[in-house]
Amino acid sequence: MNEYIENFEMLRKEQEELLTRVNEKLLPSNGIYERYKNPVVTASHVPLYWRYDLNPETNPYMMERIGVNAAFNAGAIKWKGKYLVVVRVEGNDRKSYFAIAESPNGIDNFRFWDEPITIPETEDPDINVYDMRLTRHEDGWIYGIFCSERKDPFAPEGDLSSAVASAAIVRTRDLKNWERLPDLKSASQQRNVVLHPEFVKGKYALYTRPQDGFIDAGKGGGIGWALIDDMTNAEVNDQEIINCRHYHTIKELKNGEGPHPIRTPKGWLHLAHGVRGCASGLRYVLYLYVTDLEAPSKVIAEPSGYFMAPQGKEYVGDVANVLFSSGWITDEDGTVYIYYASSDTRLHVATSSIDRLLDYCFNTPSDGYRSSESVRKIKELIARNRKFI
Ligand code: M1P
Repeated sequence: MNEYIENFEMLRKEQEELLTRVNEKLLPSNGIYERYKNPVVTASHVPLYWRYDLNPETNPYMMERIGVNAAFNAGAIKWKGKYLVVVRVEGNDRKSYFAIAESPNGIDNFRFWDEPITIPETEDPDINVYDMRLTRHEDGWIYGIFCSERKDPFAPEGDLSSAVASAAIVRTRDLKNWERLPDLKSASQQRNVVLHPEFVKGKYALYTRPQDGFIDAGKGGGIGWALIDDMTNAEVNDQEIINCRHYHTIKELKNGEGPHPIRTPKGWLHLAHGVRGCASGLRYVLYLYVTDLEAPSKVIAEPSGYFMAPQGKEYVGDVANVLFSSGWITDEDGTVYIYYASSDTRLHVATSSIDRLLDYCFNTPSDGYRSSESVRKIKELIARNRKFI
């Protein structure tokens, strides 16, 4: 065996160890959810046969031919008893694509399926695709809505960065064959568009995120809600903002729906991300809110502040200070697996339960929007605690 083949064999062994590594719950927690020691999917999980030419004749040095930069923001679904994530895999060439990784228990042993997903293109081909949210809809289809990014046709000459984001739609029955539907028609750019799993007033319902520019929400006030007649020709006509941005909060600059909300006895449980600016750039955190079961666009509970923010190594990555989630899975016993990515680099899991998350949503004080209100609530808690101290 020559040294290059030997090197590759070392890689193969190292990857197998990574893929079979047992994950560990990190304790103590804050009681709301538990994090885990290891990320669940990283660039190093991507099969070596997607990256290396395995033929020593055409690859005598056993070089990596197609590099993977990151594996992050994933949609999620329970499928035939397995925990599946549709990962945003990003190549060294900055192009993202989707690939499914499967785990027997939701917390470790994630392995990619044989090949990445082929997403059919429209007449106006996507330049980059990312952040697919999956919805098993009551109409019988599984929909994937993702961001399709294309160069801004009106960008001034020499501007090679301006882009346009729109919501692209695919559907499948087997997670293998994907049918592309026309992109969502909308007057504004759209990212973080998510399909509600049930019909509302006989229509499809979308969570939207209107934005003036590719990065800036601008006048886009927050997470929107739009009823749609037909997913095969989806068009946003009326759009109501249901979860607003607010001055001096974690979602001052922008926000966006995460995965589709979970139906619970007390309301629809939502996971979203909020963004604010600070001296080191943008800070992305996760937050929860609950909407009415009968009127899913009406917010009935929203704890103040963030639910999860970057911690330790999560701060570091391609885009620092970011937590982002586009997938979660609920088990029949009420366990919730929250798949979140850190700093646009890797995918993690945190676990909780429907009961705990509802308790958190309904019993965490809401934002009083002023420091004095925060102090008042702390003092109220201290007063109630006196007899236990
Ligand atoms: O880089 C952080 C995130 O930025 C975008 O999210 P949003 O549209 O809310 O700003 C997306 O590109 C997302 O993929 C990325 O994680």
